[in-house]
Amino acid sequence: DLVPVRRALLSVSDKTGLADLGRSLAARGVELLSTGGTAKALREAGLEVKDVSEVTGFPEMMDGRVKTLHPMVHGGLLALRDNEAHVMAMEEHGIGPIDLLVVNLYPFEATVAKGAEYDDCIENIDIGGPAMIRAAAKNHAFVNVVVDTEDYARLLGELDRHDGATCLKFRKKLAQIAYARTGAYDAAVSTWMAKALGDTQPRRRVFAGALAQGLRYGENPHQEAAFYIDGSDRPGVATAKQWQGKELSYNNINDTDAAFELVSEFLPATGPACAIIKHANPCGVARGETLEQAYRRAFDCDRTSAFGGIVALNMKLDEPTARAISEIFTEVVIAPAADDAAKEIFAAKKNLRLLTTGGLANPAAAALTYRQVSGGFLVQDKDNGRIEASDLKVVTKRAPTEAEIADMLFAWTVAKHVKSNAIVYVKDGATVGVGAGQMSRVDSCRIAARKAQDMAEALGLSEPLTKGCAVASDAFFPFSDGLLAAVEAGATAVIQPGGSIRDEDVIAAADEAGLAMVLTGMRHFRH
Ligand code: 93A
Repeated sequence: DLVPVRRALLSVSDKTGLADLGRSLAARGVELLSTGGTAKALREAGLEVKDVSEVTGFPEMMDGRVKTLHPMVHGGLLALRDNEAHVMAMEEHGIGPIDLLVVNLYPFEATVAKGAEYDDCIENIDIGGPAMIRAAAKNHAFVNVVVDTEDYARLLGELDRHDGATCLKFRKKLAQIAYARTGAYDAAVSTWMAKALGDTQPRRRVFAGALAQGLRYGENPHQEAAFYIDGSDRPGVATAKQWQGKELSYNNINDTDAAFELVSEFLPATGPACAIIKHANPCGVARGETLEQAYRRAFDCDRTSAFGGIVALNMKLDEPTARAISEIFTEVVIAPAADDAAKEIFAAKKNLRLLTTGGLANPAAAALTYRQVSGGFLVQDKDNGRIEASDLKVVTKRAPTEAEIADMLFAWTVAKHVKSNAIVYVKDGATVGVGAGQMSRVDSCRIAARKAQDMAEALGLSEPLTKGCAVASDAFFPFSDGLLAAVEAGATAVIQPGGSIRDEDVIAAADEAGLAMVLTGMRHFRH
């Protein structure tokens, strides 16, 4: 299955390594064909090249839109060398076989990423390149196709191993890489168009991202992993600038995303806010008069869990906050920006990663989320549902106070970012107990209360901060037991979607306990 390489077509936008490759091929006696810019670069490197326009008998035309789209090229790529009829067709039409195709495409992704105009992006959709790549890859029985400058060295190594030829296994691998490239390329075009249309419908989209980096490992050290980005310009972990510290891990990226998405719910205009995340769940979220105070109040929700956590801030990181964060071990800090004094304080903490995003994510923006299942993946709209005070329906005899409403809304917003079953206790704009990820809602109520109790003891308080707090439940209470557990913990105000067939029982229990309860009509499951 060895096929000697005698004739190569090179057509590349990214000219990195081109001259060296051309020289190495020429030295092995390979004839070089090339398109305009590529041929020029090769000639400048002192190499002999034949223009594709000479091969096709047509000039490159229509601003280069049509240059390689011709049977003289595609016949040379697609002809089966061991098929009599194909060989006869080649002879009849004077088509020479092309054994090696080296193409990298018009930089569509990079053009979009730099914010180019619509027409500029359109012009950067490569047509001839992918057509040749797909043709060469299909005919990998005879043809080599290289689409990545990083594979030049591998190609030359293979040629050396086989005295100027390549083996089938090698060509097959190149073909597989080639289809990954054209697939991702078209996906990038579709994703960009969907965005231009303002249309994020999950049902007629392709999903692909660009490999941003291979990760050291996945959720566990025995799992391989990589980070793909989708080209979105949304402020967040994928687009953030990292100022210091080692590379983020798989879990770091996941948790940092959770932290930043949560803190982005709190607009800077409504004051400083901080979220601390552990294992993708918040272990403390708070507002404060200052950013430092917001951090300290978030930290006081669950000091034990906050150790080694991820801290997200809704405002520029300042010196006092950086100092406060430095008091314990923190994995990652993410904020819209950081001032120089804060950066200097962190510089002494070698293991801490500081990320700045340039702004907050818009929690109301449309986006998609994915979840893998065996044999496929699920796609849905991102949960961008939001509730305001005017959406709340009071169902108890007692109406909530202004302060209770503020805490209920805060608790509700946090609950949206807690794995179900989610129960969140909030007092004065700070979480005081978070119950996450339990299979039973009543367990989440109890766990949150228990943690608040532990924290009160650790802080030397006479009673837990859940006394007189508001509580949010991400889904309705199916029975009154969960509600009663919250009452026992000291909650006086409840926010929940409602909609259970036993709502009346739950409302009656709330009235009996003198609670104020509001229904949102919206659920925030997060599994
Ligand atoms: O505009 S195209 O889609 N039409 C073509 O026929 C064609 N053939 C190759 N773009 C085409 N190419 C692309 O031109 C290649 O994929 C490569 O990215 C680029 C190389 O052009 P040059 O050699 O002029 O720099």
